[in-house]
Amino acid sequence: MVTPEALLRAKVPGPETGIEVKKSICTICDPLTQCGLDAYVKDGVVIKVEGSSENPFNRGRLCAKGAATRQYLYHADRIKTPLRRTGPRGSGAFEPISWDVALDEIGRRANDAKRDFGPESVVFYAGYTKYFRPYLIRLAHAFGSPNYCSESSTCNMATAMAQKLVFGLPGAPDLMNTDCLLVWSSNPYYSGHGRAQMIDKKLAAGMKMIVVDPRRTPTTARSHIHLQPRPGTDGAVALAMAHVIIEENLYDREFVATHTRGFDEYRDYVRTFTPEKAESLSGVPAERIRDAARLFAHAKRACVQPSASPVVHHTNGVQNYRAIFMLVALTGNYDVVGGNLAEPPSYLYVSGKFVTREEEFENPVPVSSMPPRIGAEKYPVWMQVASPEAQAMFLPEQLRTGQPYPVKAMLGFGMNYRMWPDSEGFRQALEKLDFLAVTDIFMTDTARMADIVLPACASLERMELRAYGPGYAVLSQPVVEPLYESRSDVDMIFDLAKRLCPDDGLFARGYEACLDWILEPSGMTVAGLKNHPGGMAAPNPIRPKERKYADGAKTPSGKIEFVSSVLEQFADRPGIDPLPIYTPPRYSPEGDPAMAKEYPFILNTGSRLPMFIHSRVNHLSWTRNLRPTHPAVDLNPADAERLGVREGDDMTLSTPFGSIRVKANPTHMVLPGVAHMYHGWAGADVNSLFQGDYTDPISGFPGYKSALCRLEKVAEGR
Ligand SMILES: Nc1nc2c(c(=O)[nH]1)N[C@H]1C(S)=C(S)[C@@H](COP(=O)(O)OP(=O)(O)OC[C@H]3O[C@@H](n4cnc5c(=O)[nH]c(N)nc54)[C@H](O)[C@@H]3O)O[C@H]1N2
Ligand SMILES: Nc1nc2c(c(=O)[nH]1)N[C@H]1C(S)=C(S)[C@@H](COP(=O)(O)OP(=O)(O)OC[C@H]3O[C@@H](n4cnc5c(=O)[nH]c(N)nc54)[C@H](O)[C@@H]3O)O[C@H]1N2
Ligand SMILES: [Mo]
Repeated sequence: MVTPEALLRAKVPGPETGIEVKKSICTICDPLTQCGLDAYVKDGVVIKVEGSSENPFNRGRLCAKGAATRQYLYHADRIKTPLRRTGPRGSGAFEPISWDVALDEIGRRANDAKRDFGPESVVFYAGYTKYFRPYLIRLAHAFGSPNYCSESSTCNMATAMAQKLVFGLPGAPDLMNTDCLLVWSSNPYYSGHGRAQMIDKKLAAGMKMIVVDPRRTPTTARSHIHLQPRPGTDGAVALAMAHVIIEENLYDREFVATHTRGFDEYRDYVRTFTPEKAESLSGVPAERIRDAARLFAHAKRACVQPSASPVVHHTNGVQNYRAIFMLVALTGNYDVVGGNLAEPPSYLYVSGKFVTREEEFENPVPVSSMPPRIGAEKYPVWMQVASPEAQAMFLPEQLRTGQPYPVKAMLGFGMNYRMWPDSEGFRQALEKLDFLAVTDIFMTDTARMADIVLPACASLERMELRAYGPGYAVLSQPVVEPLYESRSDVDMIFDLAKRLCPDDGLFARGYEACLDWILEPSGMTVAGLKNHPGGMAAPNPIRPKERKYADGAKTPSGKIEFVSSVLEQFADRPGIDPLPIYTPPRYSPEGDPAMAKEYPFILNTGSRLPMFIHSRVNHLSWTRNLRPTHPAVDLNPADAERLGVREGDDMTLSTPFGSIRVKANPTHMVLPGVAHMYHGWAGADVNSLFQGDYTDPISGFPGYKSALCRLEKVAEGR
């Protein structure tokens, strides 16, 4: 006989145990990865989590981070009440205050800055978390500030820019219908397991896969061809592939003749890029480049799987990705089934095959009527092509100099200065602010800098809307009450709207009414979605139309552009060229041979680890225990032997701008001559070794993945 105690120990839901299974989503990673999550709840406490089987992304599975959800939720470092700073910035001395006092103070300080310095002197910043963004953007704009900015100044937007410069619209790989997937720098087996499951399915059905990655990863292990370039040399490899495709007459002549601009100039440039030349620049054997080019071009349908970050985390990133996306154009694989499809996002960057009014919601006042955004002068292509936000990479400089106008107050939602290059400089620049408010789940080093800290709740404690690829939407409901006095960031934003933009009629109607307004064209409503806790298929999903470029591409010329008419306008600036010209990363053996003599390793930072995501779960023992050696630098065993280090030995990792102490982690994943280091460690912050202006002049993205460094063994006892 099974006793109730045994059922309880086994966490079996039902009336005997009082355990209820409630539907939620895990948004520790975000977006495109928001796994459906079943929370087992007893007496208001989450006692177990599992992946939801009906969720189209994770199909019942969770990763190491999601499996640690209970540690995340119930961690001792959670911020419990609103706080006001009582000691020096960064000291961590705070006093608890009430929500009303905290929100009133934020409202007053922001309105004071607006009165004295203009609304543009107030910055609204979003860290990685996405669910509150439409509301934060509207708050900034309704307040009158053009300065909404986010972590997207280092993530994905530059990839989208490269696509927009070539095609006019971004193009997502149609993985499920392709014959050949060219994964250019992504490792979904670590960074997005739902996509990895899809790749496995497609490989079993015969899809070919080429992977371009300097490391050996679970993705490269499954590939038919693995090209292993030195970091940041991707453009050279892509141009050489184009060389082969053109010289061997494997390109789509009709598509190129009818729908593209600048092919002759591009062909002339590409002609100089032989595979042998690319081999000398990238280290990839010329024959492998030929094999990859032929496999891609001969496939009936082929597409490029890009990534949000690694290719564009280089000073030449946008140009490299342009060269890569041109392979899609060259082979006529743009906006066709099985190629790279141009589908508009439904909500929060995800295309769910339904239409919303998100963008309209975010722009109650046209930004064109406001002063220029932060970074507008330094990164004009970003402003024109990238995204409706400021380039936060310029924020520290503007804080330091007050030019072109002063920035006085900042509202940072989930903000982490350690994610930025020259992180220490960023921290010091924050000290220039008259006022900083931070919302976070945990007490972080950035929160410690704030005047007012607000406790945010996690995804299991709130309601949020998410779109999913196959035409699906989830409106999650809280499975437990927000812990302590924490609240959803969205609720904070609606309360701040009462103080910052009291005349905004839509804000005044509240969160659910705004969601209904945004969802109106989709045919879905908040009430309807609440009836489907695990999510629902979008009614009447839109059937995407292929070959939209045939009616005129969304580029200025109306053609797909080998020669960019946008970049032509800025071609007098260093590093900007309308052709996808290859230049080596600024600090690299080719880019700066003198520095490379002193600093012989290529420094690649942030390539994802399966159990960490930036700084977010570093403090959980369940995730930390999966990588006992940390913070560690990955290096090739041959290099480790030469330097006389073994796993766990102490080393110094130095660039010309600073030095940190790390553990050695020899691994065959890494190319000889390359050092890989994960970011976000307070005691060994690799971002403190980068300069703030080590950026791609087109996007403003930092060169996180190619700098030069030196590795040295720390003598015993030091
Ligand atoms: N060296 C190096 N640096 C990098 C990268 C790299 O590859 N190398 N990658 C870059 C990229 S691609 C990205 S996307 C950025 C990420 O940069 P960030 O977005 O700054 O990353 P996190 O450290 O995760 O900081 C997010 C903060 O939000 C908090 N948070 C989490 N959920 C919530 C919530 O619901 N509400 C609130 N209010 N706060 C929340 C977390 O506790 C954390 O403190 O890092 C960039 N930095
Ligand atoms: N577990 C986990 N998942 C994550 C994240 C996380 O921190 N942890 N972060 C999320 C975020 S914000 C992002 S942006 C995505 C990123 O997701 P991915 O794109 O998969 O991220 P990475 O692991 O940085 O890069 C993928 C591969 O690119 C390779 N790479 C590095 N430099 C270069 C280069 O110069 N050229 C080429 N061709 N390849 C290069 C790396 O070796 C790595 O194996 O992941 C998301 N998912
Ligand atoms: Mo990212």
